[in-house]
Amino acid sequence: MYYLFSIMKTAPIYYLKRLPQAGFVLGVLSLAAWPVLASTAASKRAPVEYAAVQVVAPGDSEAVIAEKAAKVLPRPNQIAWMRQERTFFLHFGPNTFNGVEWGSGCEDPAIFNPTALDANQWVSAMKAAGGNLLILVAKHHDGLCFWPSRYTQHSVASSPWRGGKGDMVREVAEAARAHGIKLGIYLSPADLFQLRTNPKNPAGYYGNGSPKVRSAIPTAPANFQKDPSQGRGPTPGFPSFSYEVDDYNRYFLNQLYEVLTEYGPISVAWFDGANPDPSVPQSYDYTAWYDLIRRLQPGAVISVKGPDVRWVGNEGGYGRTTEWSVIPLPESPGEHTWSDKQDKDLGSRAKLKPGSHLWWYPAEVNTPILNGWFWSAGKRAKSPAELVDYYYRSVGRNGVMLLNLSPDIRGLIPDDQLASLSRMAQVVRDTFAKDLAAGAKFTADSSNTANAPAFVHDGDLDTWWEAASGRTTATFTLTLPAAVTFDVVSLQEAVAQRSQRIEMFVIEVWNGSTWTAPTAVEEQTTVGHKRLVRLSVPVTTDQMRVRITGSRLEPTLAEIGLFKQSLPKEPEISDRSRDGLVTINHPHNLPIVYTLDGAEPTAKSPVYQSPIALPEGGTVNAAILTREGILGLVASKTIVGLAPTGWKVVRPENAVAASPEFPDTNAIDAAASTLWRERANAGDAARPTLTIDMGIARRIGGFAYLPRQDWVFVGVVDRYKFETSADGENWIEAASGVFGNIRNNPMLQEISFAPVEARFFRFTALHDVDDNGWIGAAEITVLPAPASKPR
Ligand code: FUL
Repeated sequence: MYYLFSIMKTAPIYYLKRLPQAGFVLGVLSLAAWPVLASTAASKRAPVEYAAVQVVAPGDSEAVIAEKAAKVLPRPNQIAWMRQERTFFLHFGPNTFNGVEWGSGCEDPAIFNPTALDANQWVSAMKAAGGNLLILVAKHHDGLCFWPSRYTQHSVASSPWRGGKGDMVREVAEAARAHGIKLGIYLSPADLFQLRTNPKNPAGYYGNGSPKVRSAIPTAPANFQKDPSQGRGPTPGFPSFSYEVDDYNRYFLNQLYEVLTEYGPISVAWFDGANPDPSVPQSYDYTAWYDLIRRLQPGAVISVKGPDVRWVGNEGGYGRTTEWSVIPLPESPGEHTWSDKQDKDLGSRAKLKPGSHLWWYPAEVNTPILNGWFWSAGKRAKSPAELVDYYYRSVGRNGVMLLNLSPDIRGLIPDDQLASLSRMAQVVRDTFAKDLAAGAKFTADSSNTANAPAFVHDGDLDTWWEAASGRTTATFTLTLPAAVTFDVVSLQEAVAQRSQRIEMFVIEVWNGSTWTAPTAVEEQTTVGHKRLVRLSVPVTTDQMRVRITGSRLEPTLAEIGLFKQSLPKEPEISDRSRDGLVTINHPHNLPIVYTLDGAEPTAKSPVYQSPIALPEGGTVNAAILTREGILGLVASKTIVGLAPTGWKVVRPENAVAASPEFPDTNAIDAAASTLWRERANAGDAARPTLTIDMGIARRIGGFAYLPRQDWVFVGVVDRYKFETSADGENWIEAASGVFGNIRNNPMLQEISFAPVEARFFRFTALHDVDDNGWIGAAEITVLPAPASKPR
């Protein structure tokens, strides 16, 4: 059976072919315009057919809308991608050598000279950590290409690396093939080297205003601008194409053609939405790009600025606690521009409005292992505990994990990253090595005859249990041959065949006389491809059940598992209070050991008794000690700067009144969750926006700005000036500059400057990320000058 649907008015028509038990195959039919067929509600109560897109029609009842949402299926490329679960990113390039997050496009390729680049080291670390895919940054925003492109000199061919004969994409592709992991390509649409205004490249294509002309892809390089209708011979086994495009889009299509045809199968084309210099307008011909990718690598997903994979909306590594893969688009997928989707609720019933095009658009949860995407001296690697937590917050929340590793200037991933990664992988491996549900009897209060309960434990995601027709709640019970102790429940829906349906559930255990719901770390709402629910403390029982209390249509479960975390979860280290105190908590009633000197705690470390004083900052490492003398995962928290004890805000004379909802005092209350926010004049006319009197003179060597941490960007500052004063009258500028990439990764910004004695400091916001005049902070503090630290 085939279902036809159109995702673009003038672009490829995709068809879905139903396969027995395995969902659909997506293919390209033609380039003609077709009307939307399967997606419209044909009649009021005809059963809704499964399809890749469904349209909510005016007058659809709530039940019809829910049924439509529950019958949007993932496409085959998405199913393959989603099942990989653990994937890796790799950022390496001139930024590594310059110690920056974003380059300028003016870099000399000569700076790229790693002495020991070893793609096997990169890939084997990923493989050993359970990785199934590596997405390589083949060109970042600075425009340097890591393969010898025929269409620019600005590539590794102009660098001293391997005597100008190197091809990093090839080395990575070969290493990935050798280790059996898939390859994806990140090609930045923004290209600062090609920017028309780049003094280093006056003939740049980006924004040069060139007309759209018929262009053969691949284009003959010698005729690139003279006569682009002239092609060069295609890569053996691949055809040539023709598109009507301007210079930059032709450049981009040719680069796509090179990377998609010369390096073996490519599983991901990853397009970033970020553009460090939007002053030069350039439109991207996504329709042509997507078409080329579909034709050259039909199995690939197009991620982020594309229709297949959605950026989760933050770079902190957090999946939503309720994460829907079926997302309403305000227009058809062919017309949609794949804007960033950062709202907390993207796909609940309240969002499914008439006119919505319901589309399978699953979340990818990306985060760098360092506090930044590129290595530079001084960046910290996330701890094993943070990475384990990230695993649960990504894979365990219906997302795919995409963890970035950062080689240093040698071209090797340094030991601190490798150590955290392999420790994390070991914890995950040990935790999931033994499924305690093995041998259980599975029963449900209702089942569809073809989908018996036992299918939840056959290791096959393409067979499943399904509640009887018409049921949207269910109780699914596991009766174990003997009592087991577990603290992780793994649930998976049959999304490939039945979409995502479960809206709410409760895990309950039998305590011998009654069913009780243990406290869980995670919410019990959506499931999707996978939901991992961690319990706050382990439970021991011989019966557990999942009570599904809300579902869009008959609920399904493809797999269930019960596991025991191989190491207890790390304790929670609080933020520092205004008084400079830090507290440590853990739900297990066991001793917590800790250190303050950066070392890992041991069984002999001090046992936590009462709040710890850290008035000048410091690092706390803490873990629980089990009765057997085993240390749990180690929590690590670095508190930066001086505690704001006794500090006061001084309003400058020309300031507007403090906003009652977001007062400026919130910037020095030591609580990251409370915000200071106000309107300010931007640019050179900006007035001082926050002046602080610390009460006594301190020797300071920097400041720290913590933007709001709720992934809302109103009031996040990206250009600043920072001044100090001994008397509150005479000011000296200590620092001014840019917080690079803060729009995508709103982490703590630490800025050092020459040590100075000061009682007052003031922070001036020169620009905010959204350019709308709202400025603010979660916290602002100063860094003690190194000499003033106790030795
Ligand atoms: C962001 C970019 O600006 C960063 O540099 C990085 O590449 C990240 C994955 O995406 O938007």
